[in-house]
Amino acid sequence: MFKRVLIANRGEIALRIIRACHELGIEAVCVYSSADKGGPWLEQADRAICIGPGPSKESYLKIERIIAAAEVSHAEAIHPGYGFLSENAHFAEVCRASGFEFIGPSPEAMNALGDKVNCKRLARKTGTPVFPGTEDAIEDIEEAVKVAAEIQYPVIVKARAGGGGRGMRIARDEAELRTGIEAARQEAAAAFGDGGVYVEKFLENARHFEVQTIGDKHGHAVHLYERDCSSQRRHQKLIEEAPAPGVDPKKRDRVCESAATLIREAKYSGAATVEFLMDRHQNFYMLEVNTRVQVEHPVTEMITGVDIVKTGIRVAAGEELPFTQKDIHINGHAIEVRINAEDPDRGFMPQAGLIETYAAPGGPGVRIDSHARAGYRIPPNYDSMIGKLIVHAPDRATCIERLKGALREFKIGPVKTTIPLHLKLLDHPDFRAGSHDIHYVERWLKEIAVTAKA
Ligand code: MV4
Repeated sequence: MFKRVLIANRGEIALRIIRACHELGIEAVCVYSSADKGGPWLEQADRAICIGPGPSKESYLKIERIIAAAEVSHAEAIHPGYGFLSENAHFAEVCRASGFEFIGPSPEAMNALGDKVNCKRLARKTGTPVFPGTEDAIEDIEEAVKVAAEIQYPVIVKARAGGGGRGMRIARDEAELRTGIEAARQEAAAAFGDGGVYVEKFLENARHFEVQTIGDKHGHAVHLYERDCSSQRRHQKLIEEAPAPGVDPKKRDRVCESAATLIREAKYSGAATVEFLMDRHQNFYMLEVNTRVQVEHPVTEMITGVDIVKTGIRVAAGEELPFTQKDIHINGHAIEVRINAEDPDRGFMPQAGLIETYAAPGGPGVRIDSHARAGYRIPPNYDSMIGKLIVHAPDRATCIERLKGALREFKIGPVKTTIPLHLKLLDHPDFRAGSHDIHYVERWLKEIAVTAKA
């Protein structure tokens, strides 16, 4: 096992990784920007090294500075967390070339799955369900027009290098497809330096279903079941839960096993999430693979009892997975809400500044992953998420009630947060019924905005 790990991240995920390292007897070295000087998580680190000024481009995204910090601190491995450099295959490559283990997949596996055309090809081969559409990046527009006519409109044009909702165009007829391909190509070329796009069937009113997987360097890969992340606004998830409500157990097993097979065939080691859309007949279609630990990993930890962050470190050190598929079972229900320093009444405007009041909830099944506390000043430079509240209970109904109680106990001020919004969303009839889709939050926000005006 490693003696010392460098954490190339900040905030709650840095703290989560520090805790995992310490449980494994590993020293944790943090890098930080000057905007994060005095950040509460740094107190828990064995060493903290300033790598530059506030803007991410000059600190958390500066590969040379992170490598230099790993060298001076004699770390053996680098954990990227999520965001920042976590899905940057070049960074993983530089880590390896500099003699550090990257805690995550090999650059080869990251590249193979990060290219969505390639990822879909591998998925077809391994029996993971995907949307019908073009099998390669579009070379000839007429070929794309032919495929769209076969699979029927609406279709969606996506960037092969894209992800998380960037570089997509919906087309409802041939004219829209022709302009959509051009627009998506240009956008993708500018954003990713790769203008490759493909077309697939567009599904309306879907649910977002994602399978947590983890592989080791010995050819083993298992799934840890799924999360439903349909509660989102502008591709920012608000609420995540595990397991997905109302899913047929046989269909669940089939799709989760197909995700594990995909990861195994990609010779993938570390944690990965295979994203799917699910239609109202519980048909599944793979969207993309996220090659990192995700914000919402705790709900999976709560229902499976697997520590995903610790297991990710172990497999990076070359250990075999300490469990097989038959050891993994769903126990109860877990829901996570993201506590963002944002004002939902003012277009979700980020709220930087001093937290004066911070009173955290407690009780059975209540977990908080947060770096915040009273006296912490939220810097304006980064993501507005200041923590996650995760609740575990025997069943979904109890979990929702327990979560509402915890949200009522949670007092943060004077900065505005998403806590009051979550209390309302948890009472939304579609959410309570478990019949919500990826558009219900935005639909509901529009409705209440209209009601407020009238
Ligand atoms: C889709 C889709 C409908 N049909 N693909 C958005 C993010 C990226 N991961 C893929 N996305 C979508 N792909 C097909 N064929 C709808 C979305 C989508 C979405 C997906 C998951 C969560 C929220 C979403 C919000 C809008 C659109």
